[in-house]
Parts: sequence; structure tokens; C-alpha cells
Amino acid sequence: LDDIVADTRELIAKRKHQTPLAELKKRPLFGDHEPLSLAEALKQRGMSFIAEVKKASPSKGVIRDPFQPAQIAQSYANHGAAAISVLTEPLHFQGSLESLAWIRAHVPDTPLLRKDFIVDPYQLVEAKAVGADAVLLIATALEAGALYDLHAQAEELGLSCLVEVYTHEDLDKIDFDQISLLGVNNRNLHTFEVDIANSLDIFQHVPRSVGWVSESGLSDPETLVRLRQNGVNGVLIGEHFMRADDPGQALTD
Ligand code: IGP
Repeated sequence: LDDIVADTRELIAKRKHQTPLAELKKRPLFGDHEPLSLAEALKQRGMSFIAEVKKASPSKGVIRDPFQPAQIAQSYANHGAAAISVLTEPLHFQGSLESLAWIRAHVPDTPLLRKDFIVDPYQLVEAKAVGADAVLLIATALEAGALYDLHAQAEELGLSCLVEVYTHEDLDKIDFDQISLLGVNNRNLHTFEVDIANSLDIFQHVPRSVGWVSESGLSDPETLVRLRQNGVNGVLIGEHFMRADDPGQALTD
């Protein structure tokens, strides 16, 4: 994670140089897009799906090739995804902001989450400019103060936040009165192993005023039922859908 965050900081410095913040703020590509609330979208009864558009990952390499982001996202939307997560990190996940903008142009009514390593308010303005409705904030990658400030700044821009944790310690950084959605990543950052029991244990320390989202390594229906029975409101699934012929169809299977 430290490597990716360092790469991200370097990238932001370059982008700021190319397009200063004041410049970026002046040209939102989707200025007329009314932001959609991620928390509202997850309030349906039963389990909500946040379906992810992801070409590659550091642990798996290229997952889907050819990769047609707008087609995948349209398929997700047509098959009832509550929201769509779009990886925009370029160096390790082969994502791009352009793919999010492209998806926005094709999918107007489903909330889009910018999935990236957000460490600078500049990235929030970028997310807004390409038409995102929400951003991921990874608690592990941020100091408590930075997490609080980015969350507040995102909301000021009309962006929803999904705050992600990996461990019990990460929870100490979070002001539960501030946030509306918490994601627990099932995948251990160091070993890449998936552990649902550990995630369920972490949720027990999160108040019910906050929506619970379980992330990563999910595919089998039994696990989803188990998560639902334990009070989880939504699941974030990428790889399993990306390996299907029709990713949206896999959502309804
Ligand atoms: C999706 P999976 O195992 O279904 O493809 O996982 C998502 O949870 C994962 O991509 C993810 C992620 C992240 C990626 C979770 N948190 C932070 C990049 C950054």
C-alpha cells in the first residue's frame, strides 16, 4: 500500500502541474450531473451490490482482456447493481479517470464510485470533474485528521464517501458521527488472503447508523447469505464479475 500511495502522490504532483486546481474547477465535464447518494442507493432491502469495473490488480495481473468499461458498466446497471465502482488507479490497476468519464456518459442513473488511493483534495475535484458520485477513502492510507478533512471536503463537493478499513486499529481513526458508509476489506493487505470471519468481527465495532459494506474476494452465494445474516448491507465485487462473459448477467445468477 505504501508503494501505491507514494506513486499516487507523484502522479498528483504531475497532474497539478499540468492542470492547476483552479483550472480543473472551471471545467467539470459533467457539470449538469446531479450527484447520486451512495448511502441512499444501498438502503434497499436485502443485499445491495456494488459491482466493480477493474481491468487488472497487483495480485492477479490482467483480469479482463479485451476490456470495455462502458459496456461492462451498462450491463451492471441493466442487471440492478445498486452502484458501480470504477478503478481509476493507472499504474497498478490499469484504470483511468477517462474510463470513469466514459462510463458516466453511458450510465446516467447509477451511482459511480471512484476507486483510487485518495490522499489529496485535488483528487476529489478530479472525481467530481469526471462525473463520479462517490469516492473511496482508505483509512489505512490516511492519518485520522486527513481522513476527516477529505471526508468533509468530499461532502462539500456533493460526493458520497465509502470509508474502507482492514483492521480493528483502522477503526480508531474514524469519527462514526461523520461517516455514513463503512467498508471492511476481506483481503489481507500483506498476504492477500480472504478472511470473512475477521471482517464480521470488525463490523461488530461499527454502529448501525453506518451502512456496512463487505469488500473483496466474494463470489459464492453461501458467503453472501452469511454476510446478510450478519447484518451486512452491501457487497463490493470485482474479479468474480470481471471473469464472467457478461458481467451484469453474473450479478443476477
Ligand atoms: C473488489 P474483488 O476481489 O471482488 O475483485 O475485490 C474490491 O473490493 C477490490 O478491488 C478493492 C480495492 C480496494 C482495489 C477493495 N479495496 C482499494 C483498490 C483499492
